[in-house]
Amino acid sequence: MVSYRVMIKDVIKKSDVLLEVIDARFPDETRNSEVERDVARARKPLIIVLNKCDLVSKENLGKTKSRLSKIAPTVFVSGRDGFGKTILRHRILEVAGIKGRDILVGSLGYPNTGKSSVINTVCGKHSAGTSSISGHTKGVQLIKAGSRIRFIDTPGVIPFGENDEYMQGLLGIKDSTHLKDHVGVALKIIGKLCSENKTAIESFYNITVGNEDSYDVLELIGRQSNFLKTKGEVDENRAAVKIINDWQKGLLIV
Ligand SMILES: Nc1nc2c(ncn2[C@@H]2O[C@H](COP(=O)(O)OP(=O)(O)OP(=O)(O)O)[C@@H](O)[C@H]2O)c(=O)[nH]1
Ligand SMILES: [Mg+2]
Repeated sequence: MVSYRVMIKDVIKKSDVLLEVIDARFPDETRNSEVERDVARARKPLIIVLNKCDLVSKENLGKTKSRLSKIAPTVFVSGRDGFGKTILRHRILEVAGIKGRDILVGSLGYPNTGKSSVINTVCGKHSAGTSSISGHTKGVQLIKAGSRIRFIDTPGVIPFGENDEYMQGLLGIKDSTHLKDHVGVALKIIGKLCSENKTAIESFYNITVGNEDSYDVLELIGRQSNFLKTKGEVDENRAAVKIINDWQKGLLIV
């Protein structure tokens, strides 16, 4: 098994353009400065793809886009509903500046940010099948995306310490059946929602949030969902699992 770092360097070397696919809900946490540096060193054009834009309010997206545009051309996309696919295709052709042959586009990013979905979105329904590049790690695949563009899909970089369960939960790298501290992860989700889009959590769970802390909000959601134990106390774990599942299914917008 080739190390991830070697694989990334190789993809950068082969590609004409690199996409850094990040989760629009966590732009800073899912950016990888090391990968960005490697791309800059190789003097290859980089496009930052803010994926999962369907899960972020327009206001937050606008702020993130203007901030990241200072680093590299930034496009927001939804691998779920296809938003932004035409703009991304144009951007790729523009930054590559290559005529007369196919452009090879490497798609890099943390696990689960939607690297494969972004590629499928640009390919459209009638995309060509995939084929392994011989001599590379099993996970690296070459995908033809209509005329002029070919993608290299890569497996995700493991971003955090093995035990950073909170980020693994927030980014959907582990689902609730694989997380241990459900309440801890749910409190992080609540904290993020309360600071970035309180009305989304209020309307989704039919609650009103004042100055309560995340723990109180968890209790409110549990009570509202009627997740009670025999003595009438809130079943926090059950409420936490519901919040994690709702979040990971993309039902809550930040
Ligand atoms: N809501 C929403 N979900 C998305 C979007 N893009 C991808 N997903 C979901 O995110 C999950 C991961 O998508 P993938 O495309 O497999 O992500 P990846 O980065 O290729 O994942 P790895 O190859 O495992 O690193 C899937 O459940 C997708 O359905 C998007 O734009 N919006
Ligand atoms: Mg993938």
